[in-house]
Amino acid sequence: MNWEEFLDPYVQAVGELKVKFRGMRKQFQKKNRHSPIEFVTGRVKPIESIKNKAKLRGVKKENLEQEMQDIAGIRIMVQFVEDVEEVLELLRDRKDFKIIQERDYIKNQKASGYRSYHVVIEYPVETIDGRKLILAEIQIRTLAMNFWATIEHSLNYKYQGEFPEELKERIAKTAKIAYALDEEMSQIREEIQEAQLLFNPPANKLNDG
Ligand code: 0O2
Repeated sequence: MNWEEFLDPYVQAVGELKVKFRGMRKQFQKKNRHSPIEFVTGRVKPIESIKNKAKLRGVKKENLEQEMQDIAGIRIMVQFVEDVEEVLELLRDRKDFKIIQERDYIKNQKASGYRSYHVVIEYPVETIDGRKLILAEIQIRTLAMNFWATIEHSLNYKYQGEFPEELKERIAKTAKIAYALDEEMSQIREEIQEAQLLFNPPANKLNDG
């Protein structure tokens, strides 16, 4: 299998989607409106991770395109839980891709404590040989959810899911604290947003990279 050739459309899709979602944030800022998008990251899953996940789930190479939905991954970070719904509405209105699945791990938190909203899209990549449809996974999460998931992901990598009991309890505790932080921030959301709009007048954002 020629991995570089296989991954090329995914690389292109991640690049394009990052530009598009970052562009949305800029548009909100220029209009001096609260942006539901705080920042955007993206990655193409490393070859080793694709191989490991495929092995774990019994996915054959020829079925990778259909069965592995997160080879192209985009993360949209938001400030408040309420912003997740706003981002979803923006995604549902778009004409440049099709949503094919949504998984709400915010309402239905995973056993690990993980919270995020996952949207799987079918995205058309234009190539010199024509249009290729690929799957991409967009994860939408608050800053607190992202902080927790990032830390837990690195611990998971170290312990391969077999956490010592004390650490397991502590991780569960931090998930509750992250949840409480989101709740508190939501309570004072209007106050924060007003302050942010005053703090960041649109003239300062013309060159915002
Ligand atoms: P990476 O690239 O290292 O992030 P499952 O994969 O079985 O847990 P499902 O429904 O297939 O469940 O999940 P989905 O929608 O494919 O999402 C998988 C991705 O969500 C993971 O990618 C993580 O990015 C994130 N995720 C899911 N569960 C957890 C969790 O308990 N903790 C953390 N930190 N992240 C989680 P990968 O495969 O880990 O790859």
